[in-house]
Amino acid sequence: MESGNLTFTMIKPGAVSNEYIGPILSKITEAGFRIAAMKMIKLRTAQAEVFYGIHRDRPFFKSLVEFMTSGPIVVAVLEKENAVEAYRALIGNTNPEEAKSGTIRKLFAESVSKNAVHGSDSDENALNEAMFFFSRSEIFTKDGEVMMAANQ
Ligand code: DGI
Repeated sequence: MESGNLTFTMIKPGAVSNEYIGPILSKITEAGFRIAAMKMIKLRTAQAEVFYGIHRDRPFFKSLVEFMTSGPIVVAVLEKENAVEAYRALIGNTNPEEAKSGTIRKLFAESVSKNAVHGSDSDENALNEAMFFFSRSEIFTKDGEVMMAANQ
């Protein structure tokens, strides 16, 4: 598998409750990403704490975990050449006030904390984050085959 062509995204609770799943997925596919895996789930507190563990000591950590567990989210693995960088460009700055026009966060985020979507920030994190939510048999190639065989 070419992990450099994959990234991981979440459509966060605020965007889901505002009925932005469809519009956000349209932006993603119009930008040339292929959806390799996708499901709707609700994070448990312990899962959110692990996922955002790097921010454990930040002042916004507790509210971040509360927000991310406040309702269902959509998790997905996306494929495109240079996926991590391309997707970070598509979603825009963490703070929607600083995000460029036309970016997903500019269009759909409510605030820096309720910023509509997550996008991995490195190839290594993309793979780790994808495997946090999906089993190998749930990630598919363009031809509909399982992307990662169990022994890889
Ligand atoms: O990779 P990003 O999601 O763009 O940003 P990040 O990894 O630095 O932060 C993860 C999430 O934590 C971010 O999407 C929203 C939240 N966050 C980051 N910085 C702040 C913040 N929340 C608040 N309230 N204030 C911040 O300064």
